[in-house]
Amino acid sequence: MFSSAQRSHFDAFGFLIFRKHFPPAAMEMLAAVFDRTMATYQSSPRHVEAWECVVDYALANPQICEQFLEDDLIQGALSALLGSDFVWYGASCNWFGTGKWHPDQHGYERGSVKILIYLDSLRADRGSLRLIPGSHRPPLHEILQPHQPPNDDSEDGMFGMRGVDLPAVDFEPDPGDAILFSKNLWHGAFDRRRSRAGKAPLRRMVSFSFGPNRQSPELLEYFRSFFQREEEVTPASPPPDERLRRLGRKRTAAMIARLTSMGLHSRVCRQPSNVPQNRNGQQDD
Ligand SMILES: O=C(O)CCC(=O)C(=O)O
Repeated sequence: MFSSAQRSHFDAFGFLIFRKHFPPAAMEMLAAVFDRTMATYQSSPRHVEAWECVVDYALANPQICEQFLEDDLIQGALSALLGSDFVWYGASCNWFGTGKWHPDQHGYERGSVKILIYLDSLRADRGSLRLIPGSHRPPLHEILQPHQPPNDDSEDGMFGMRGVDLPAVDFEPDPGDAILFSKNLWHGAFDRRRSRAGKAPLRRMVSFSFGPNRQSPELLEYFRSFFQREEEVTPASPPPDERLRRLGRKRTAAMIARLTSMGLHSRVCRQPSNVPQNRNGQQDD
């Protein structure tokens, strides 16, 4: 169960780590779905971030929703942090290299969070996610802003320090661990091997995004931006939430129904592309 101590930790530091939370069988299933999905959507796994959808994901992978999203601790955390009517607006499989320090959004009041699950063990200077505690809220969030490295591929950290050297917390995941953090939190991933060889080994990561169900135009626009790249499809019959309910995925069905009520899910899933893209959405050479 999600505790008030966990809530306070999140408020203070902007993240929560759940160690050994998911059993090996669930992780094997997730890895199999990940590899299958990426094999379908990519022809070469090279700095690609080309698969992201929500409703299609839930319908295609109800067993993953059950194991990971309908989980009591995850649901408890999301309800406590965002309200029981929270909005699920992002689901993606990612092959990532490394990435500079950045927050995913500015504006503490937006309050979105992200859950990342890495499929392989990662260590501090070998591509593990690094987080700057407390940088999800003012004043630290804004203090860091002018120091953000301009180059997406930059291994340089801020303040003239390499990313691996800046004071920060290392997630260092093993399969079964998950991290939940505020999208306002400054984070990055670095790999010393990249500095020598020029490239970092790719990492497999699954991510889920959630936000509060505040119907402000700004927040709705933010959610919509996640569905924008996705293609308009004919609504399934029966509707996805009904199909999920029939499968016994009540919590997933409720999350999808909220998207329906907000008019967010008529756009479902990005068209599979044969052209691998890098993490900037550009075509690879
Ligand atoms: O590279 C990672 O491990 C984290 C990816 C990231 O920065 C993000 O999802 O915003």
